[in-house]
Formats: sequence, structure tokens, C-alpha cells
Amino acid sequence: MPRNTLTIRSADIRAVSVPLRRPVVSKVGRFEQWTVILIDLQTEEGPVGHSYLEPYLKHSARYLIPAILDLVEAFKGKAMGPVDVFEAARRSLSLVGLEGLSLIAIAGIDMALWDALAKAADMPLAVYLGGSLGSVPAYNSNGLWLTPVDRLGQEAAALVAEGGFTGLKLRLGREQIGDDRVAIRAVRDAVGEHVKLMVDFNQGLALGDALHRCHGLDDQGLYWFEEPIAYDHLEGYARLTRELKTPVQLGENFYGPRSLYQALQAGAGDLVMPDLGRIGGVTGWLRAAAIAGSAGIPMSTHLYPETSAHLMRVTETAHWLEWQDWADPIIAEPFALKDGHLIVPNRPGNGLAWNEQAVKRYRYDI
Ligand code: SMN
Ligand code: MG
Repeated sequence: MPRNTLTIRSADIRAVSVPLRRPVVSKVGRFEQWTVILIDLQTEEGPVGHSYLEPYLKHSARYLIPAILDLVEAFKGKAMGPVDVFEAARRSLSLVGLEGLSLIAIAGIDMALWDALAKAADMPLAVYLGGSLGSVPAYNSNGLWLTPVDRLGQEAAALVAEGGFTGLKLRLGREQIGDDRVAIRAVRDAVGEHVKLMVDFNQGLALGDALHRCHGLDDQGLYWFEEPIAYDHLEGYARLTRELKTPVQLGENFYGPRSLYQALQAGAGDLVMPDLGRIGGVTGWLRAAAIAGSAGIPMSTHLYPETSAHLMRVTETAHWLEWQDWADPIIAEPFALKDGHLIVPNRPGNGLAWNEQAVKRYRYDI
């Protein structure tokens, strides 16, 4: 029996601020709490789509939520697929810019609408997209911030033990290169040489310093160098990619699939890792994955582990899932981990529903 395209009715959107077990201490900021915006998209046909956004900044809910509600108002009552909404929303916001908040707002609706569609078909999102249930290799990104080096070893051992992980992310870019070497040594001594170390500079270096620092660490057997310099300095990335043995990773700040295309055209990295909020949700991811796949560039994820896990099951060059449990406190059934893999649950849609008691506890007024 053919089904109709879903019709958006309304959206309930709430902001929560969830305590982090290990505060984020990074070049992009220090966060004791993590802001999560919960979207419940009601449809005329019944299925409710769930998604969340991670906009880092607590106060950004004040302008992000109204932008999402405006889009819902514009499209309610119309039978539209997520790709239709994606295109129409981009057109409607082009006068205020296609990137940044516009795209994050669109991504929130897009992810919720794909969830509702997969629920209407009674299939997990990965299956609805033509893939299958299964697990996705993940590294633990829950710690190893720019914190005192004498505590990193103990923390690294704990992070491996949280899920049998074979990869960890370590943040680098301390004052002296020697401090970064000490940090790497501490982690390796604690977890062994077989655990892959993804290192992230969070755009903390100018190109000259990045050349010096990355060349100096190029013999350390690191798995990738992530965002050594400002995310949009594509020529600088191309130079680093040409000169370094260690693969250069970027992409969490790509706004839309075209940014990924432009970065690859510029030779700006060996690896990419789009963020679902910034790449444009499920629709943006699928388009980006086709570009990375055709270019033969391995694609990893950034934040949003649950929906990303579904997408990795249909991503041609799927590489590593970044595991963070930051939204777990407000998720009704957090996804399970086994032997360093995140398991895509056998539930219709993206598998996200809220722990309403926790939402009540962590909710804040915008
Ligand atoms: C990151 C993510 C979230 C907060 C700070 C830093 C980081 C990552 O860039 O890749 O996980
Ligand atoms: Mg990063």
C-alpha cells in the first residue's frame, strides 16, 4: 500500500544543559555543561520525528530555536519530503546566508523528518536508507582534553575500558611541543601502542606554528592530525596535507556538502569528518558521502553518534565514528557499545527518544 509523504504539523523544541562527566577543555572553549536542543516534529500523519542539535553555546538556543520554529511555520501543512524541505529552506534563508545558523536550523528539521519517515515505514533509519543493522567502529572522544598531563594516562586507560575501544582522541596544541610529546607518551604508556591516537588541535595554531608542530610530531605514529589551523584556511590545509606523513583530518566545520567538495578540490585533507548539524543533517550527509566516496576519501563522524551510526552503515568510505556519550543522560535508551563498536539499535527511525525525567531536570528557559 503506497504511503503519502508526511506533512509537518508543528514542532516542540526544548533546550537542556547536561553536566559533562569530564569537562571539555579545548581551544574552542571550556564547557562544564553541554547544550542540547531537542526537537520533536509532529506530523499530520502521526509519526513524531526526534532529533537534537549540539550548538556548543548555551545562549545560541535564543536565536536557533526561533529560526527552527520559523521554518516549521513556513512548511507546515505541506506534504514534503526531507529533500524538498532541505531545498526550500535553503532557498528561503539564502538572503541571510546559506551557512552557519541557517544550515544548523535546517539540519535539525531534516534529521527529525528523516526519523519520522523511517518510523512511518517501520524501519530503522539505516535500513530505510538501504543499509542494514550492524555495528560501526568507534573511537572514544570523551576525554583527554587540554588538562594536566600527569592525569592523562589514568584517564586514557579508563576511556579504553569504557567500551573496549581501540582508538582515542587526544587534544594537542599545548604551550610547548615538548608538552604535546609528554601527553602522547603518557597516553601510550597507559594504553599500549596498538590503540590508535587521533589528535585534535581544534584550529589552535597559525600556519607557521602548525608546520613546525606537525612536522615535529610527524614521527609519532599518530593516526591523524585534526584541524591544526583555522577551518577555512584551505591553502594552509593543502600545504600541510602535501608535506606531512600523518594524515590530515578536517570537516567538522564544513557547512553543507559543497564545502566538502571545495576542500577536496583544494587537496585540503586526507580524511574528512562532517558534523551532522553543520553539513545539513541526513540530506547533507548523504550528499557529502557521495562526494567523499567518489574521491576515495575516508569519512568519519563528528558529535551526533546515534544518527551518525545509521549513516555510517550507508556511507561508501565510512571510517571512524566519534563516540561521545554527552547526550546519554537525556536519551531514553542510549545506544550500546561492544568491542569498540557502536551498535545501531533495531528500532524504527533513528532510535532517539527522550528520558523525560532527565529533560525536566536539565531543561532551561531561553
Ligand atoms: C570538539 C568537539 C566538541 C567540543 C570541543 C571539541 C572536537 C572534536 O573538535 O572533534 O571532538
Ligand atoms: Mg575536532
